[in-house]
Amino acid sequence: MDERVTLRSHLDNSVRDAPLGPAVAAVIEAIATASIEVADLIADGPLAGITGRQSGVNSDGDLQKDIDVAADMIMRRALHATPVAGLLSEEAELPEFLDAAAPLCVAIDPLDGSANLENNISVGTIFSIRPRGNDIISTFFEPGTAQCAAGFVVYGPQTTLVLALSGSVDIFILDRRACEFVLTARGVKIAPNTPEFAINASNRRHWHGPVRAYIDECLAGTHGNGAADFNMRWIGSLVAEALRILVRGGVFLYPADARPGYREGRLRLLYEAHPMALVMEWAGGAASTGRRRILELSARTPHQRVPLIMGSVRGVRDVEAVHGGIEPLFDDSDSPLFARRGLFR
Ligand code: FBP
Repeated sequence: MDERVTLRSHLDNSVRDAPLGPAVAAVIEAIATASIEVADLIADGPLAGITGRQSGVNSDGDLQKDIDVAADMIMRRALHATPVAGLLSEEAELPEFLDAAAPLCVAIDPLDGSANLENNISVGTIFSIRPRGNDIISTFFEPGTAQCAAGFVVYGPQTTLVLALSGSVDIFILDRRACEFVLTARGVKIAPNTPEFAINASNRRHWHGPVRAYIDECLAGTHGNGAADFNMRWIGSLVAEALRILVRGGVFLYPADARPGYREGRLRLLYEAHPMALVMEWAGGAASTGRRRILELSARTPHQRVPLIMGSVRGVRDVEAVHGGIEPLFDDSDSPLFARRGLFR
């Protein structure tokens, strides 16, 4: 990219005329600035007193590391100074009420995938921004289509900000010397048909029939009914998987499965699936539970889980095709239907 475009100038240009534009820009800038602090903390790790040890349990029973708590505090402090009425964080049971007159609500996973940090693998911050309705709590229970912006930061070899705003998905990289994010890819589009999948295959015995059928077809490749031999990736870090999909396509699956606690999947609707779905769709991809479009779903509880299948349109549609008409939702059997009739035929 020839011209150096900073996040700030990009925000000025893309939301200048939108009614909530300045408020949305302020929230994005606050998260981006806070992410620089989180990136520094992660980069220094034990040198900055981050032990990576468990320091508690969050509202949903997940183990919390000291870095989860620190990232939550940093993001929360940054968002307190922005026009946000309600803030839902993965680390708190209920939304926090901030400025009652403010026009926006934010859902955030301050540090997703912190279990990866000891291995020096990329982790991230995921955020979702929506206009506040009459009632702050019920704003969070509107469908994902209510979001006006979303995105995520990847703390990896580079600190990367992926931003879905004004119908476009743009990628910024942190210029560490200047301490600012610089635009590196504008209007990103996901390849529509990349034969690459990502799933935690160790859970195969817990999957329900359609998911097994889909993955078996991918693995059979051109030796089966497939038109292509598939490649596989699994990083175990949602932000890193999502960035890979934006860069080179493919499909990511974290389905529901038969394990206790996984019957609605693992990932959270409000601060993981909804924002990822907005990013995917605005980049020309798709996001689904296998049966329903993620953006049309409304949460029933703040930390509701949901199956998430996202990425290249072809991959997501194929996964939806194997789910078609198969009930009940969590069918743990090998579906004979798919043994007879191949997905790709
Ligand atoms: P948390 O919501 O508990 O932070 O976990 C999210 C996550 O780390 C994702 O980033 C990743 O896709 C997934 O869990 C990996 O789960 P698993 O270890 O079951 O494969």
